[in-house]
Order: sequence, then structure tokens, then C-alpha cells
Amino acid sequence: AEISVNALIRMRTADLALILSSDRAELLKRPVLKSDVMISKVKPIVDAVRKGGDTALLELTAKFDKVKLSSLVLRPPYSEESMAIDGEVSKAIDIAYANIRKFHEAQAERTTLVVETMPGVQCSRFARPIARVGLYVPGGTAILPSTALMLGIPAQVAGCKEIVLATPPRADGTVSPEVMYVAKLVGASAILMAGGGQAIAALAYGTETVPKVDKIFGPGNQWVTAAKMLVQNDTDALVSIDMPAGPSEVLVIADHTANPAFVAADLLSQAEHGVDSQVVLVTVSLNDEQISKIEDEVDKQARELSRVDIVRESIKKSLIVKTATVEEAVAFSNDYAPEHLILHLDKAPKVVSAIDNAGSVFVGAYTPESCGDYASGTNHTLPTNGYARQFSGVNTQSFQKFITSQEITPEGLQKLGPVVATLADCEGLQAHANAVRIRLRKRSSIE
Ligand code: HSO
Ligand code: ZN
Repeated sequence: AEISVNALIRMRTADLALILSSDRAELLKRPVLKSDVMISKVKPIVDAVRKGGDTALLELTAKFDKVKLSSLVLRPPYSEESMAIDGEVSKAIDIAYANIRKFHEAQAERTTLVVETMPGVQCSRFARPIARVGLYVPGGTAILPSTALMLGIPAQVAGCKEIVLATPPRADGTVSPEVMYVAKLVGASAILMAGGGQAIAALAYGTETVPKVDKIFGPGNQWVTAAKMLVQNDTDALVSIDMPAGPSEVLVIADHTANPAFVAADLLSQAEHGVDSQVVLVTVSLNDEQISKIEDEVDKQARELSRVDIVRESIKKSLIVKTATVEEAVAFSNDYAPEHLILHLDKAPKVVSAIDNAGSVFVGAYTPESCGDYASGTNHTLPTNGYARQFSGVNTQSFQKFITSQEITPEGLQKLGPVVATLADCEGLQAHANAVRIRLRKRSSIE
């Protein structure tokens, strides 16, 4: 144990110029997530809650969270005592709330889109809030009022009616006052004191006291993720999810202008999340001496952290990738599709236009990821595991859905009707064609 504690906290290194393309493909992979195995493991838990409701949920909470609750759901008004927090913290939460709210207000789709595709043929589209949403705020090794903000604010801005915040209870059977404070700010209509797959099942199916929701959001451990994937495929639940979540990640691209201490601090801020956090440093034409400076900083700063044991594990599995040019570095990053991308580069803003795949980008030396994690305004619920190729992070429109509408005048139908009748004939769907022709005939008999 003595030796391992003293061992340098170091990442693995690979030079893109020296490796085979098959090795490059290996570097892009995340540790395999066995989603099918996890889904079959969580299924008995989900089934128990679906069938047993509150009784099952209380039993599972006693078993997994070691808490005997008398009731599972808190409703507003929440007691002042349950929300009592330090003045500095409440001021910080209030500023974060204002910034996140400002950015997410601007994302809400409020206008009706109207397009006349042909004279007399008007197509439109308008947004409506998803009525009932469930927001999962993980417990575990850290309390996460920031996640309550990131999920609650867009739900509030979108106008969702039922906002159920689910979070595992603490040992004393309460929810942390910081999370309670945020729950009030975002207008949560209920707080479910449950975690894991059992909380997801309760949100998906509802119980005697837990309201059923239409969409479930939020990060969580592999049990939570597996349960979300399971319930979204069950037509009895009729529920959707934000995205499949995996361990958190950051990819940092650094060139000779980068401050080694800043780079190391950014890598560590992600590494401290959990032992399975993914941390990648991509260097642009840095020599071994320049890279060592960053590595020494990682080692030095890591030793000062309270979560050094977690960092030791995650850094050990992390990676330094050496590249020769910014283009090569960006190409690697685009292939990796990181959740967070930090650009410690000369003229960093110019590089943004080349980014194709990333959850969120942090531009320049003075833009740490921490700011986006807490308070600048952007959301921190982002696609991991390479899903940034096709998923967006949580945003206000994640809490809205779109309805299209059309209105056609008699003159419009005169033009469009024959087109539709021809296509319906072509598909052999006579009733479709009739619905048009019956109207065209009526018109020609009037004229
Ligand atoms: N980096 C995390 C979010 C977070 N950081 C919460 C601190 N608190 C996942 O994007
Ligand atoms: Zn973070």
C-alpha cells in the first residue's frame, strides 16, 4: 500500500504518428458498458415497483439506501427548516439560477412557425411543454444541487406542469437542504425520496403516492441508466428519456501556449467525479519536456485533493494523445466525440468552427469546465460515451414537443388535391384518393 500511495499519478501516452490505425480506433473506445447485462439485472427491481408500488419502493429504499421512510413524497410548501442553507451558498445558487435561466429562456421555442407551401396550403408548427417530467438527481459520493438546477430550470422555463425531482434520501431520511432549496426555486411539484432503478420505475409507472411522468431526465449510475433504457422500451410505461448516460468525460487539446497548471486542473476537475471518469489530453506539437510539465502538475495537484483516491483510479485509466497539428488534434477529438471539450490553444476561438462532435466546448485559457458545470448558463447534462455524434445536451426544447398543423383553402385543394390523388392511386389506397376527390367534385358541381 505504501508503494502505491507514493506512486506517481500518471496517464498513459500514445503518439498518433507512431501507431497503427487499429490502435487509434482502440484509443477512441470507452470501457465497454454492458447495457444488456445491466438491464437484465435491474429488471426485477423495476418489476417489483411496477407491481408493488409504494410498499415495494419503501422496502427497496430500506434495503439499498438503509433508510426506513414513513412516506416517500414531499409536496410544497417545503418547510423553511428543510431548505436552511449557508448564506454564501444561497447567493451562489441564486446567481447560477439567474444565468442558467437567462440562457435557457432564450432557447424556448415560443413562436408558431407558419409556411405557405403552395397558394392556399398553410403548414405550421408550434411547441407545447411535456406535461409531466421526472428529474433524477444522483446521491452517492457528492451532493448535486447543480444537477437539480440544470434539469429543473429548463423544465420550469418550458412550462411543465408536474415537475417531480427524485433523489436518494440521506441516512437520516431527509434530502440535502441545498437540493431542497433548488427544488423550491425551480418550482418542483413533488420530491421523491428514492434512488436507483427503483426511483426510475416509480417515475415511469407511478405508484399510490408517486406521480407517473411522461419523460425522465438526468444522470445516474449504471443501475439508473439501465432502468431508464428498460422503461423507455415498455409501452405500458409510455415514457421517454433524455439520453443514455455514461461516465463523465473531458478531452483537453493543448498547444505550446497552454499553461500546464491550468491544463492539469481541468483534467483533474473531471477525474474527481468518479473512478470511471474518462480524461483525455491531446497535445499539439509538444515535446516530451513540455508534456512532462503537465504530467508533473497533474501529480502535484492531485495529491492535494480530498478525492485523491478517486483521481488515482481515473487518471490511471486516462490517456495522453500526441499529435503534430491542430487539424490532427481536432480530427481525433471529432472522432472521440467528447462530452466536454476544452481548447487550450493559440487563437482558440478560431478552432470552434472545426468542431463537429462534442457535448459542450470551453474556449480559451480562462474558460474552465467548472464554470459550465455550475453557473455560466449552459447545461451540464450532456451526451457521453460518444453519443455527442447524434445527441444534444439537455436544453429547453428537451422539455417541449412540437405539433404540426395545416389549413387548406378550397383553392389550395384545387391545386394540391390532384397531386395527392395521384400518389394515393399509386399506393393503391383508394380511400385516401376519395377523401380528396369527393371534395373536388363538390366544388366543381357548385361552380
Ligand atoms: N461535470 C459533471 C457535472 C457536474 N460537475 C456536477 C460538478 N457538479 C458532468 O457533466
Ligand atoms: Zn463536473
